[in-house]
Amino acid sequence: MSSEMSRRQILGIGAASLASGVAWPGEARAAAHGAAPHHPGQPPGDRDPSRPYWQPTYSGGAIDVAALPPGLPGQHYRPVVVPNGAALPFKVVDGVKVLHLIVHEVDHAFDPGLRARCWGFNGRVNGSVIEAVEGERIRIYVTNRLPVATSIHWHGLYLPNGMDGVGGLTQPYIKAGETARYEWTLRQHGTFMFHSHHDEMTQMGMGLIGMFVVHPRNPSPDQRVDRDFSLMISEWAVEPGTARPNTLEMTDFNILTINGKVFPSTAPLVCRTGDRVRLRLGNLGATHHHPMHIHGHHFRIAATDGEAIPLSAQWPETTVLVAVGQTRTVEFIADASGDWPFHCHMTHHVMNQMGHGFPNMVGMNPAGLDEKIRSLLPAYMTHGHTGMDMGKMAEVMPYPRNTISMKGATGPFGDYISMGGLFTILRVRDRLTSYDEDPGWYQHPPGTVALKASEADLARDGIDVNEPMTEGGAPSAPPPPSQPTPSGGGHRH
Ligand SMILES: [Cu+2]
Repeated sequence: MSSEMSRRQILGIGAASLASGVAWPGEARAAAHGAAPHHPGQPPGDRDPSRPYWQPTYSGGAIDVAALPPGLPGQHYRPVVVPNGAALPFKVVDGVKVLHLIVHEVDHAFDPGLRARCWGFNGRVNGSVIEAVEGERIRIYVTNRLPVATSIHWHGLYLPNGMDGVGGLTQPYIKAGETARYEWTLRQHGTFMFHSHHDEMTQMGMGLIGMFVVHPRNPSPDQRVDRDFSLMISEWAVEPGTARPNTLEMTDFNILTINGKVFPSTAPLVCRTGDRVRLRLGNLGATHHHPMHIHGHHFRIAATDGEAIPLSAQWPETTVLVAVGQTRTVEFIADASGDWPFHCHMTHHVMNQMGHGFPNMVGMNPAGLDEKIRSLLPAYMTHGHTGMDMGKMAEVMPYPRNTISMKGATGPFGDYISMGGLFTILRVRDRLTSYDEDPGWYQHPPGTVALKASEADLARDGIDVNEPMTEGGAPSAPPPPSQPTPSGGGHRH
């Protein structure tokens, strides 16, 4: 056996596929020049010569393909919804879609109470989305209004090497005051990102990140959705009282954002009951993984930034981990009306302005202490001894300039919602006049809210509030006739 042969076998290409002349990686580019069908990966044990395990291309095939006419919103695609942000405007010049990014300093509000001098695109921080259509040619001008050089990388996209945007490697820097031109033909669809690829720690940490959505040229019925949200996750270190993100921070972040906003400033995801919903999630933060969790529904993991996952291979979850440098696209039908949290499940990521380096006070009795310390510090108040339920504290405690409460907003019952940071609300409504209006708090059908148990409830069920149940088992009376359980019809938490 030749060494070449054994190498092919190691690569998992069997004799059958060799005999049938199936292209393997060395020949992939040649094969891709034809109208090679695009095959998702297939397990080696299920190899069919017409559908090889090795796909014809992993980089989109020939780069000199003829561009298709530009796709237009409302005509060729349903535009993506960008809460707290927007898709970039474009114009069409000689059949090419032209966009313009201006990179500059932005006085950004994470929330009305917390601003910082960040870096962003076109007046926005983290909330800019490039939206395009597979097969079209795009030309993106990048004007650098920073005091330093930059370059912009198109993350996950197939493109000529010189358009990849790596400062110093694939192109000269875009120096302060200069405008660069990027241009290529899109040979894929999916959810991608863009970001500075020059002094990344500083420039991405200051906010130079965005989402890049490419719609399919001819979407199948399965690819059509009613609501298509783009959500960029990031984290920041903005010390209380300061007005610049600390980009030297490696692990200790205190501001966790969706499209540059913290809850309650994150705009809700408004849907009609029964809508097909897609959430495109991207993470270009620093170190954290973000397990994004939905309430009341499950979703399918439908795509990564590599490729769409075939329907038969998509799997159900209620939480999807979106690691740094990844996109995850999930889809579901919003068929449960209500106000459902969609949030990061890292408990420190649904808080703002974490008090790091703060001693653990849980369980401490501060009686008498506050009074003594107030003789030195009039506004002093011990906090943390009952945890971080900030409702009362937010009302009485003075904050330093340019900070916000650790978390929260007053909710529909008058109580504080003890959440902040990476948290938003999926608002599913049976009746909706417009997607653009916040429908307000959910009106629960009678009897469907967890309220304080009545004495009659407790008596009926024999609940002693001072003792846990010690006996269970068979009911004393015959059970009521069983009712059929609708599969998947119940609400989860
Ligand atoms: Cu998180």
